[in-house]
Amino acid sequence: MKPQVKRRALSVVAAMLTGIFMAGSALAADIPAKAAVKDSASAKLPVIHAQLTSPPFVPPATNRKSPAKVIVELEVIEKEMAISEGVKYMFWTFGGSVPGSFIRVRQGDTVEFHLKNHPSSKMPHNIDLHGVTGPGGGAASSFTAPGHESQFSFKALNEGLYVYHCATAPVGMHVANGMYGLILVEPPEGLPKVDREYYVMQGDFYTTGKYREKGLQPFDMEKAIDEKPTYVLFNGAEGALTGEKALAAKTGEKIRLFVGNGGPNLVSSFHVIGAIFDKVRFEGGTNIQKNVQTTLIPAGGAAIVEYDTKVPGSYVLVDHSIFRAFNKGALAVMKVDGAERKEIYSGKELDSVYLGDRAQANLNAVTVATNSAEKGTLTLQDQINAGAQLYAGTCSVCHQGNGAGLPGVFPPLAGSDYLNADHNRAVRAVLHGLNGKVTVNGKEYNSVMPGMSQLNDDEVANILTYVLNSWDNKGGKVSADQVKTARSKAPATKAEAH
Ligand code: HEC
Ligand SMILES: [Cu+2]
Repeated sequence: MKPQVKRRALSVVAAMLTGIFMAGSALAADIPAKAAVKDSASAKLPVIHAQLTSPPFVPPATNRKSPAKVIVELEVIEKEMAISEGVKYMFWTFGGSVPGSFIRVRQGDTVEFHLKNHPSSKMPHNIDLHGVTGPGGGAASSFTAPGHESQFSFKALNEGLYVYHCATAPVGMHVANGMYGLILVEPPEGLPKVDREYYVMQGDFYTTGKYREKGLQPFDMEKAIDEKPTYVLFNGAEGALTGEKALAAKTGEKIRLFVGNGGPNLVSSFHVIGAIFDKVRFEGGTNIQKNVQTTLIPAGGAAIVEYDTKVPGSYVLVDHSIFRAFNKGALAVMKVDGAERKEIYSGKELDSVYLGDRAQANLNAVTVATNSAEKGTLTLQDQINAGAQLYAGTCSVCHQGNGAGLPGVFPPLAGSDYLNADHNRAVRAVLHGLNGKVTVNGKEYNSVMPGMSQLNDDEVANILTYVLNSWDNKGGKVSADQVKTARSKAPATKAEAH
């Protein structure tokens, strides 16, 4: 086991050095080509500074009838950001966001690209734009050490929606850390007018800790090589596009989503729950497919999807490889406001069906509890607040939002003698599941509760602390350490019940 890990680490270093060396030597060879583009094409073109946007926003249409020389300035910034509530990650970004800044040009434009690498960076970086015709897509000409800037030019020959990404060795690691984004090359006549455009990009992430394990999580090369992501995310963080940050729209609008997939590994089955895509420019190309439910977006690929918002409510964007949506974070929301349309859809809005704990306006209480746990100042109230938000997504489907359960099917957690009698038994029920006969408040239940070992120690502790301090229960507190101990023990059994 150990030697293999070592060998991998070594080969990573070797690959990194080769990458630096190769990129360095290619830089010199590339200069004549760069000069040629500049001289012939861009001499008398009007000069425009590209307006870049952070996700989920998209720059306005170019609205031009003729080509221009477009100057793009993009800065690489390595920075720590939240990847989930209470979980931090050192992202490497193009422009300070994941995905990187959106670039919008017109077919026929000559793009003068300036790539800066912030002085605080630890790594060299470069950029490979899939919209570039030429070796490496710009990678060799843009290799940039920390505190430096490089420049190259290319002509946007083909229209389409293209991915760009860092291609510095180890390439997979740079991409896995968030180094990708989209560049739209509009057709000469522009894209048809719509009411709203948004920028959404999927990526898979690999951390040494498990899903939602708190604290600063390092990148895990082994998991990345094995293609076993801890997170699959839209726009670089769980909750980047939910709650208060959900995409906004009104009924009766035409929506256009520029959807990319940075990978590094996974292919996306992109779907919007409750919407049908009227049009998809699949693979970011020119052909249009109509009436699509789910569109496939390859790693390093993109699609433009369009639909009309007819019925108000929350529309959930997912990767329909569905465990990724509900257990790895690949879930975003578009909130459509407007009058009901009963002739199209009679039901009322029920967020929690598909949203789980994301139905909460935000999960900030989880971050608060994590921060105070790190400082050693975790209070009972912190735990209760965090637990309340998580309960909604994990337990309420069966035990109900008010803890009352369902007669004969799900036992109550409210005023439950079974729960209050033995907290450790309750911990084991959550971790390992519970089945066989149990008696709660004098009533017998003989059903199955599935184990939820995917929850972290702090999550189980906070949920149960919330439950113990709600709905006529007797109070008390469950600690993360208590859960850690219980994890290694045998399941709760009916034999323990009375
Ligand atoms: C899929 C439905 C389901 C979910 C989700 C679920 N439970 Fe249960 N739970 C059950 C059932 C069914 C039983 C009774 C099992 C039996 O009959 O052996 C039970 C029993 C219990 C008990 C012991 C009996 C009692 O009422 O005190 C506790 C405590 C409990 N669940 C807590 C939780 C907590 C906390 C969560 C969320 C982390 C949760 N459950 C999620 C179905 C569920
Ligand atoms: Cu990089």
